[in-house]
This record gives sequence, structure tokens and C-alpha cells, in this order.
Amino acid sequence: PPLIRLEEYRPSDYLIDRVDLDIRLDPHATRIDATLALRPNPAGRAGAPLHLDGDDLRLVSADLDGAALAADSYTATPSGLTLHAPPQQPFALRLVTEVDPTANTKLMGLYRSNGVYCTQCEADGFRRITYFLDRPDVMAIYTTRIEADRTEAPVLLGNGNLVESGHAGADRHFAIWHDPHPKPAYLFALVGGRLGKVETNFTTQEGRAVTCAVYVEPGKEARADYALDAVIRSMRWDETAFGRAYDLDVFNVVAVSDFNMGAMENKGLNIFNDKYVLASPETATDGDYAAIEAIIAHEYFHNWSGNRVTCRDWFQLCLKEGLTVFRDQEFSSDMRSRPVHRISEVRSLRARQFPEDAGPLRHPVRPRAYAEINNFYTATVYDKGAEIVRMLRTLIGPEAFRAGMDRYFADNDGRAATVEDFLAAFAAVTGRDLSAFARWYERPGTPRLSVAMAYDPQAARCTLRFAQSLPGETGQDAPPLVIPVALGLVGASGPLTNATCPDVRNGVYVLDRAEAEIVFEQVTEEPVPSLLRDFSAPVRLDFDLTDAQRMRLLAQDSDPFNRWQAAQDVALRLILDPDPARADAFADALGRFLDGEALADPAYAALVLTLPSEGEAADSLSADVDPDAIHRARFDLRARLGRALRSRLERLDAALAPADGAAYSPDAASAGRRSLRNAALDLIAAGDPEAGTQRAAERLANATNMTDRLAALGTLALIPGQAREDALAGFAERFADEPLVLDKWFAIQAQIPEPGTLERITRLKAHPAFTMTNPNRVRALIGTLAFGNPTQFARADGAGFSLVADTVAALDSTNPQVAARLLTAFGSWRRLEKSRAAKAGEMLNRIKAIPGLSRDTADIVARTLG
Ligand code: BAL
Ligand code: ZN
Repeated sequence: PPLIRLEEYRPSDYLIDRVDLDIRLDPHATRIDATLALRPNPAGRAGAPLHLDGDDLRLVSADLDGAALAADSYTATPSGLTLHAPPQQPFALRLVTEVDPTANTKLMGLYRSNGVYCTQCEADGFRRITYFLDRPDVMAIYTTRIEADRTEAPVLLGNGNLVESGHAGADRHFAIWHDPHPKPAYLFALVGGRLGKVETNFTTQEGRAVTCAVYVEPGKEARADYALDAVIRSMRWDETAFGRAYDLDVFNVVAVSDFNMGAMENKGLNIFNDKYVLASPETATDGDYAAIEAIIAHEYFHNWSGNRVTCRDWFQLCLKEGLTVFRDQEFSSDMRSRPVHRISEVRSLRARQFPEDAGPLRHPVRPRAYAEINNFYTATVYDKGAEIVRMLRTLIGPEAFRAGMDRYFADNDGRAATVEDFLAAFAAVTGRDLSAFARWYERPGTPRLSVAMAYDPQAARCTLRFAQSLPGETGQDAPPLVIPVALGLVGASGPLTNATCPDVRNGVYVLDRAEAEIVFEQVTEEPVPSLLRDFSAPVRLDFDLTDAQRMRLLAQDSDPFNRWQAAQDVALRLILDPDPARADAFADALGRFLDGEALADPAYAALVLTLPSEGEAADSLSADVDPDAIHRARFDLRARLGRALRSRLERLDAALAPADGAAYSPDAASAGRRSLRNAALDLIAAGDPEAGTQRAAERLANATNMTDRLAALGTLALIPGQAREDALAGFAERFADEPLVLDKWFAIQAQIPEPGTLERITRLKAHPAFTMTNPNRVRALIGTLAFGNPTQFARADGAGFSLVADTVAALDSTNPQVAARLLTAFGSWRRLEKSRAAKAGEMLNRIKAIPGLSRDTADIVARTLG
């Protein structure tokens, strides 16, 4: 597919100031009557033809300033409309198009989900509704009249504020919504359908009264309470943490079942995948509650970082996404435990972004070229983008960071901005040159940070030598990155706070050269350096420590992140290079840790007990990855730890049991107790499957909430036998009418690391609750195999690859976005051992050969094959 390049950006030749829409909803023939107030852009090419984007559109009529367009003055196809010689002063173009929302299986543009009309326009779905300058730097004021059958769609929602509603004939009604804030087309939205709601009021710090509502399938209103509460907490937090207040009279969230992404930040009308709205103790886990809180916050925070200040072009996607992820991470950290949340952020970065950055789909946080922008909503743009913002704050300090954010919002409000505009705000408030720091946006790949230590006991001096490198880059092509390294020295009984180093300020050393050396004085005993505290930069650290030194960090460091990291490092080495004696010593250290503090911070202790994933172990190898060997080694280590820690785990299990009749609460402390108790169960079962089966079956039988129920089912799922099959059958029966819960049931089975799993998945594809038209179902069953079951996806006989490839092929014509996303599971194929890599290569070539492949899938397959 042809590439669109950043360097070829030029302003639009025309601008659109106002958009007036009259949309008559109909299941198969929705009419869109659009009047666009256009004018030539002084920054564009004078007299240029006007080309409006379209995608799968049928033009009914076209008028210019009230008169029908002459046939020879324009060309219209389903994919575009060109006015050959448009007026060179302001003019009104009225276009009537017709679309079929029911036939829209791509879930882009206007479509129906369970009978509810809804839209998804980012990145380029608005052109599937009407012909438009569908680019984010064209910002207009929208007024939308929506008309529909009163029974089919009693609720009609649009962007902005409701200005009028009423009857439109016998069976029909209408609503007019006006959004006073100029916005790009990707933020347009409408909803029409039968929906229930919960609502409440919020008064902003500026005194604006806002009605906030969450709309869901009728009957599920009670499951929307938590999301509504998260909206209110997000509004309050953004005022306090960033000084950002809401700017309309209403804020609506709507949950729909069929949705390609997690959620969408349309102005005043966020549309959500129902998975990230609906929650009750019986149907949602603690993890679901945390995800709902985070995604509600993320979409709400976009109102400033994304909507008020939007992106000039799609190359700048990280400008809104990386920044908004950073903002939602800070929100969740304030709502929950900061160290626990930081660990979960880094785990997810390592699970998704590091492998992406090490494979054929790698790209800079600000890409320079793309064939299909929908393929760039990636972990790199989002999560590495957030890490860049975090590093910026570490470099300049929290006060200057806040001042820079205020400056950014003030200077760019109502504008379509760039990464340069963002950095310019921080340069302005600090007087610093951030041009070297800006390299983080341009350079793909995860940097390696190598550190060596020398200690001179006579001089009480400790020297640390740093070297940075980027994979595949050398010499002049590789000017250094600016890497904030938060660090400290740790002695036998705690941090060495008397040690001094002039290069370390506020606990941070800034490495801005390829190599450098720093010296600590007054180091009175041989220290263990604690490096990259709180994961201060998204790099891979090469620093050789013995297990004993790492265990000192676990026991003595003041940085919770690095204490956890130390245990992870020991465990990772034991997975890659099993050694029974060292594993026993590790178990002893974990035992001491648990005795000392497990009950003081159960959520944190659960993370310390959780071994690095098989994926993370694979990602630490550059070639010849054998998923079966990794799985066996990790499995054996779990079993050994489970046996060694058995009595402690049983004590914890008992100590953390909820009181009889205690009501479920999703708060972080309660969730932490459940997570440690369930981690203990998992290890007990790994060490003694028989006892584990019995305990898990009991937990399942007595569970009063989905967190415990699912944890018990997950434990049982790893132990072959009748108890597992009975538990799975019982779960399916109990939740037969709950599609989102059955997704968990699909996923648990798709994750079973046994050869029978592919047959099981094939059977489950025929289950009445499974359908290829719902992205959540596909992700639960096939996505979990592809992204969460390394031994069965990368089976030596190629059958796992084949099953996923068949799904990609089957989905490509109906929902190319979801198909292409699934295909990214092949991203690390070249690192697999030879025979598996050969099978993966065959599958990729098979997909590549499919006639009429979508641009989305063709782009991923081409880049993956390289
Ligand atoms: N803008 C797409 C969904 C999100 O990242 O918020
Ligand atoms: Zn976002």
C-alpha cells in the first residue's frame, strides 16, 4: 500500500468553519444532509481543486450556495468528491448521502450495535458518513439534528449541548445538538437507541453545572454506577492535578457491545466498549473495575489533551495518546497504590511495547510514514509515548512540569498542535533546550543501558560507568538519548544516605552522552546500586548482580519498584537457566519477605510472588525462542516455590479470607487482599495439584464475587482432569446470559497450555455465545490464544499459527481493523527457533497471497515479513 509521509504534510487548501447536519436514522437507508461552510485556506494553494474524502458513500445530491452542482463541475465516487474549480470566497456546499448502518460490519462510521445506532470516526470514519476534509487540522463548529423512529431510538445523543427536541411526525422524533467548541471530524459522534441511564450532577471549579450520564442496555443500569462515579472522580481530579475544568453542560458516556477499540473520546459523548463500563461484583473482577476507572478517566482527560488541543496530523497521535495515558496513569496512581500501579504499568509496557519495539512492526513514537493509520494505535504510541512524558517530568521536576502543561494548554487551546508545540511549552517555562530530549520521539527500539560498578574500600568511593546504545544503531547515526536514571546505593542494612555524588540531583542522574562515569564519595561499605528506580526510563538495563545482591535490594531498598524488580530478575534468570539450589535460596528470600510484610501491603506482595510471564522470558532472548522450554522451566519454578512456601501460603490464605457475609468492595485495599490470597492459591496448586484442585474447587463453590470465582477457575484450568471440566461447565451454565462473563470463560480456555486447546477452541467457535462479528468475542477466544498462550499459538506443528491465520483471513473482509490487530501476534516470529519460525513465515505468506486483502491487513503482513 502507498505510504503517507510526515515530511509531505501541507495545510489543507480549504477550511470548514461550520457543519450543519440533518441525519435521519434508518436501519438500511440513513440519510445525511450536510451543509459545510467552506472557505479557501490562506495558508493553502489558491485556486486548487477541492477534494473531499469519502469511503463507501452514495451521493444523493450536491448543491453549491443553493443551486445544484453542474454535472461537469465535480466528480463523485464512493471514495471521494472533487470540485474542480471551487469558489475562492466562502461558500456553502450541501451534500446528501445515504448509508446502510446495518450492513456496516467494519464498525467505522455509522453502524448498529445490538440495534443501537452509534458512530466511530477516529481515525477516518467520518468520511463513511459524508464527504469531508477528514483530517484533524480542519476544525469546525457542528450542529447536528438527529431524527429517528421514536420506538426504535427513544434516546438521541450528539456532541455538545442539547438545544431542542420534539416530535417529527406521528412515529418520529428529533433532537438538535450544538457543540460550540471547534473540533476535527474524528471527534464527531451520535447515538440513537433504546438505552437506560444513570446520571448525576457535577459543578466545575468555574461554577458550571454539568449533568453527567452513563447510558447502557436497559436493565443493566445498576452496573453503570461505578463508571459514573469514575466520571465524577476524573472531573474532580483533572481540576486539582492539572487545573482543567469541563466545558459543556452535559457529559455523556454510552456503552455499546460491538466496538473495535476500548472507548472513544468524542466531544461530550464518549462511546465505550461495554466491557469498560459495565461492572457488578457478580460479573466483573477487580481488574475490570480498575480498567473501567482508568479508561473512563482516559477518555475524559482527552477533553483537554486531544479535544481542546488536538493533533495537526496523525503522525502526532502520541501528542494526545501518550500524554493522556500518562494522565490516566497518574489518576489511577492517586486513586490506588502508586507503587503497585507503577509496577502494573511497566509490566504492560514490557509485555506489549518492548516486543513491538524489538520486531518488524517497530516504529518511532512519532512515526514518519504510514500506509494505514489504524495500525498505529500501538503500545509504542500510547505506552512509550506516556513514558516520554514521565521522563520529561522527571527531568524538569513536578512544578516546572505543571507550569509547562499550563503553558501548552494556554498556547494551543482550539488548535491542532504538534510534538514541537508540546516541547516548546516546556522549553519556554524552563529555558531549557529540549532538542536532544526530543530524540525519544524519533528513534525506534528499546535502548540498552549498560552499567558497571567499581568500589574502592580504602577511598570509600564507588564509580558507576554507564553506556547507552540502541539496537542496530552505531556511531554518528546514533546521537545519544537523554536518559534520566533515578538511582541510589544500598548497603547491607539499608540505603547509604551519606554517599554523595555531584552528578546526582534529587536522586536522578541524567545520562546524555553515549558513555559516562559518575563517582560517589563517602561510600563506607560495598554497595549494591539500585538503578532506574521507579523505572525512570523505558530501557533495558544490563547490570550484573548476583542473586544475593538482588535479594539485598528486595530486602533493603527504599524504592518499591526496584525491590519488586530484584525478585523479578532472580526469577527470570531461574526460568532461563534453571538451578534447584538457587531456586531454593530464592524461595527462602521470598519467605522472609512474606513473613515481614505480606499482610502490610498484600497487593504489592502479590506482585512480588508473581513470576515474569512466559512472554517476558521470551522477550529477553534475541533468538531461538522455544516456548515449550520456557513454559516447562516457569512451571517447574512455580511448583518448587509452591512447595517451599506451602505453609506460609496456607497461613496467608487463612489470614486474608473475607469475614463471613462481608460485602464486596472494589477498593484497592480489598482488591489487594484478594489478589494475594489468589496468588497464594495459584502457587499452592502449582506445588501440589491435588490439594490445589480441592482448594480451588472450594473457593469456586463459596465465591461471592467474580474476582475469586475467576481466580479459582483459572487455577483449576491449569490442572487437567474432570474437576476442571465440571467447573468450566458449571460456570458456562451460570453465566449463559452474560456475554462479557462468557468472554472470560472463552479466554481461560484459550489460555490452557496443552495440546488439546486448539480442538477446544474449534469447539468453542461453534458455541452459541461466540460470534465473529463481535470484536470482544474474537479477542477473548482467538486473541487470547494468539497473545496469551505462547506454547499453543507457536506449536511446533504450526497448527496454532494456522488457526489464528484462518481467523484473520475470515475477518479481513468484514472487519479489517480487528483482523489486522490479530495478525500483529506474529510480530516476534523471527525470534522463534527455526522450525517454528518457518511455519509462521508460511502462514504470513499465505495471508499475503489472499486476493483483495484489506489495506489494514496488507500493511501488517508486509511489514511483518519485512
Ligand atoms: N482515541 C482512541 C481511543 C483512545 O485512545 O482514547
Ligand atoms: Zn486515548
